Formats: sequence, structure tokens, C-alpha cells
Amino acid sequence: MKSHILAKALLFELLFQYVFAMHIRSIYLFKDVMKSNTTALKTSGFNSLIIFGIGVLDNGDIEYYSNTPGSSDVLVASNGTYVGGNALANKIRSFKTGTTGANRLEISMNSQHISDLMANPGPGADTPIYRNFKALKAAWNLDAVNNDDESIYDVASTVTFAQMLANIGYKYTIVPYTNIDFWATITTQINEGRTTPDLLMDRVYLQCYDGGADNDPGDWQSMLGMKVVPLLWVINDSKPYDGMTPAQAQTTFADWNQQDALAGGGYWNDYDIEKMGSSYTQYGGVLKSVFP
Ligand SMILES: *[C@@H]1O[C@H](CO)[C@@H](O)[C@H](O)[C@H]1NC(C)=O
Ligand SMILES: *[C@@H]1O[C@H](CO)[C@@H](O)[C@H](O)[C@H]1NC(C)=O
Ligand SMILES: CC(=O)N[C@H]1CO[C@H](CO)[C@@H](O)[C@@H]1O
Repeated sequence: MKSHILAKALLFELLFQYVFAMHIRSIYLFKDVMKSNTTALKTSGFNSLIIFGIGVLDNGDIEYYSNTPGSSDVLVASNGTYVGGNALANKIRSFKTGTTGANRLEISMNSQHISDLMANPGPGADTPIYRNFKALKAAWNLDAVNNDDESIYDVASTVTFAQMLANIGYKYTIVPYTNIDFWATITTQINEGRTTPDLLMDRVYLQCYDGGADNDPGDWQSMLGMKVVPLLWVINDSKPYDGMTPAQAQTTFADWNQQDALAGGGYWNDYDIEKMGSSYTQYGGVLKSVFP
């Protein structure tokens, strides 16, 4: 009997360690999800998919911006209702169903109109913005909202908005490239009184390319008091000097992880993998090997 209990406790401990040792392997979906290779995204080793880019309009409506030639912006939530269409909802819901390694789906947004909307009408459950984010979460089966603010940096409205999202049931994440003081401040405020695994802001993705090319994940981990997930830019014909081959990504991630024990790794972005004819399997394989 005793050994049975001991075995159970051991098993639980092992499971616990396994679950919390799971590394984050992420990719930003820059390409229109209706046009990208869904199968490759689900089966190449990524467990976290982040849909780019979402924006809130001045009335609280939510738009899915097109970043793909031939695609148009889509209004996805308006006046508390999902209006983005069944085809889009089915496509996005399919990321986490069937044969897939993905267990987390986020939307990445800028901060336009958030400050105005948090002031008026505010973050209450009867406001259009609250109802729209609630409807979108249900329609797309979302887990988190990713803040890609690169220009506004308003502390009070950012924290209020994160708390509004928590009330709806979202987790909150960030993806800074600069302005570490702002991000450290909101990290403290958003997670105040919360501890792992109940953090509201439970992930930090870090841009380590382009404007963030000089970022050191270890520095950010110390400043924020949280593990981070550095992002590298795959081979790209817009800024070739920022692009990393799978082999270069492997070396970079491995070095960082050895120095600072990271939460995982990830890439910006799927559009370029497909445009350049690169291999999802190779880029995903790098993450599986460095961040099992
Ligand atoms: C999509 O990815 C899968 C799995 O990697 C691959 O077999 C398939 O050929 C790809 N489809 C296209 C249209 O590239
Ligand atoms: C918005 O939704 C509310 C509640 O469902 C409804 O009463 C109102 O008519 C709608 N407004 C518009 C402009 O559709
Ligand atoms: C993510 C990103 O900015 N990708 C760019 C890569 O380069 C092509 C060609 O210049 C652009 O169209 C993409 O937007």
C-alpha cells in the first residue's frame, strides 16, 4: 500500500516535471492563415502558433490584417459578435485539432486605440471591446493575446487591457524588441499577486532580429524576472542580413540556451519560409533539438 502511494507520488512528480519542462517552440504566422501550409505548421515541431496581426478599431471592432499579396483585411468581431466567417474560424480552430503538435494559439496585436477605449467606455464586460474579444476567443479557440506594441507604450491602459483579457479567460504575452523599462514595469504590474502557474502574463517572446538584433535573452530574463523565448528571423529577401538558416539558428539558440536556460525559441515568420522555399521541417527540427 505504502509503495503504491509512493509510486503514485513519484509518477506525479515525474509528470509535473515533464509538463513544466516542456519548452516553447513557436512561430509567428505572418502569412494569411487561409493561404499558408496548415499541415506543415501543425506537424513540424511547433507547439505555439501566433497569428499576426490583429488590430482594434476606434469603436472596439477587431480586424485581421492581411500581410499577404492578394489577401484583404477581414473584420472578425463587431458589436460583440464574431463576423469573420466560418471558413476562417474552421481553419484557425484546425490548428489545435487532429494530427498536430500545436497546443497554444495566440493573436498578436498592436496597441492602436487601446488607451482611448480603456478610458471610454472602459474595460467592463458590457463594452464592445470586451464582448468582441470574448466572441473572437470562442470562435477561434484562442489561448492568449500577444502584445506587439512598438510605438505607444502607455503603462496604465496596457495593464487595464491585460486585466480585461484575463477576465475573458485569455493569457497575456509580450514580444518586445526595445524599451525594456516599459516592459519591466508592465510585467510587474500585470503579474502582481500571481505566481506560476497562474501568471497572467505567462510568456515573453523576444525579438532578436532587425531592431532587436542586439538583444541578449539573458539580460532580458534578469530585467524582467521571467524566462524568455528569443525569436530569430528566417531567411528573407527583404532584409537578407537578418535572415538565419536553420544551421545558424541552431547554433544561436544552443549558445543562448547553454548560457541562460531559456523558456524556448521561435521564429519570425511562416510567410518567408514559404516564399523562400525553405523547410519547415528543418526550422522546426532545430527547435525540437535545442528545446525538447
Ligand atoms: C505542406 O506541408 C506538407 C508537410 O510538410 C508537405 O508534405 C506539402 O507538400 C506542403 N504543401 C505545399 C502545397 O507546399
Ligand atoms: C449591437 O448589439 C446589441 C446587443 O446585441 C444590439 O442591441 C444592437 O442593436 C447592436 N448594434 C448594432 C449597431 O448592430
Ligand atoms: C515578415 C516580412 O516582413 N517579410 C518580408 C520579407 O520580404 C518580402 C519581400 O521584400 C516582403 O514582402 C515581406 O513582407
